[in-house]
Amino acid sequence: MYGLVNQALEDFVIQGFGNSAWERIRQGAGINDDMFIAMDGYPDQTTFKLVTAATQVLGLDAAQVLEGFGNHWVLYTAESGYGEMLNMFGSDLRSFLNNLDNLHSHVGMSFPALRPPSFTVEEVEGSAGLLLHYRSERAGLAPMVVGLLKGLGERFSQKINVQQTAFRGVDDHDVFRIEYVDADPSPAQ
Ligand code: 1DX
Repeated sequence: MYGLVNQALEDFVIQGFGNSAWERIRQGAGINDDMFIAMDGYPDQTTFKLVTAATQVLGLDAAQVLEGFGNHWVLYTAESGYGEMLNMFGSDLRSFLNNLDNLHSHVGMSFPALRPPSFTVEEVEGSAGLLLHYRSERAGLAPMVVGLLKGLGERFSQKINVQQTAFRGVDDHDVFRIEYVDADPSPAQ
């Protein structure tokens, strides 16, 4: 994956747990790079080794690390040169999700080694929510998608519940149910 992904993971750890935690994770993963270059390609294994080392250093399971990392990705990319691009591809959660494949095509024009996942929105009749279908060349990142969705919810000030309803390996691909949570009713007098 592009180094931007490892940079975002590093920033997630340092912001949440400090520099020394990152240093232990980097060493635990056997990664010697003292920094990642956003636009260089790295083996997927670099990212997966860092996530595994992070579970050990932070005492979290892989799903917790991936969800936190996914959440942070939305903020990190918005603040690291891709805020304008994110703005171009939607100003609410539903339209952004409908545009994600277009966003990845756009990035892929400049960075042809991108191996983007694909997302499709399925409208659910009579429901305040939607189903999101996620297909990827990479296995194991479904918990990151939960975090990405929660990060998007925060970005668009849309309260949501996210639940995975189909699982790659068992099912053909991963599916997530996003439920819009109503704004707080007016408090009792
Ligand atoms: F819900 O692979 C919200 O390297 C979402 O299954 C989901 O193959 C936002 F310059 C620049 C560059 C660089 C910009 F080339 C990526 F370096 C891309 C910025 C997408 C913002 C996908 C990153 C493939 C790298 C992958 C999880 C899960 C998608 C990461 C999140 C908006 C992005 O991202 C999987 C690669 C960007 C760039 C966004 C992704 C690769 C996403 C989202 N993906 C690189």
